[in-house]
Amino acid sequence: MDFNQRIEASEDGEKVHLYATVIIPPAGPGSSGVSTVSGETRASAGGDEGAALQVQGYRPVAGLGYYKFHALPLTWYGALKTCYTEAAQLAVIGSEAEAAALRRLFQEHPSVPGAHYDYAAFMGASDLEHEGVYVTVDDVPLQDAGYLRWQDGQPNNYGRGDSPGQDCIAMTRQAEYFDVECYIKLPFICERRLDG
Ligand SMILES: [Ca+2]
Ligand SMILES: [Ca+2]
Repeated sequence: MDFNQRIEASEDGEKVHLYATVIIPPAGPGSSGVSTVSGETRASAGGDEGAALQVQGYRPVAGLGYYKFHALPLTWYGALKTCYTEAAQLAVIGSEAEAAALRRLFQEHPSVPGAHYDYAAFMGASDLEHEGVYVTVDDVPLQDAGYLRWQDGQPNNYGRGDSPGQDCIAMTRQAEYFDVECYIKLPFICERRLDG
């Protein structure tokens, strides 16, 4: 930090002006820790990056990645965009271990003010492209993502006919999926995976 000082005489005495210059390292590609390895974008688990992610509110889960529960409810698109701007993605459950981690994360928010449902968080999957065909935000068929557990009676595309239907995926507190309208507002979880 640099200080500059200027003294100015005036009728009611002397005024001292202090100027401070604060240099903050820029947040950019270099600081995000995302590097390109053989054509794929991967998040490394490097110490610096881990520290930077935790400053952003991301929580490490051993062997899986970094996760952030966003308690300010947004639409599915808003959630998608928010994760993207954090160089992360809307979470998709890839294993029982990850389901358990997300259940624990959700438990830390027993109520979510402003959420359409108190028991649901948006996940990174939809059938926006083709009705009934669920794909992840990485464009992987949801049934190939490593974990797929639907709530009883779901997905049901409820309301199709007099509404756009339900094309976005949310998880319950028990880490069961169900389809909901994309325009409702829910909390959501962003993830930065260790393995890309
Ligand atoms: Ca649907
Ligand atoms: Ca549904």
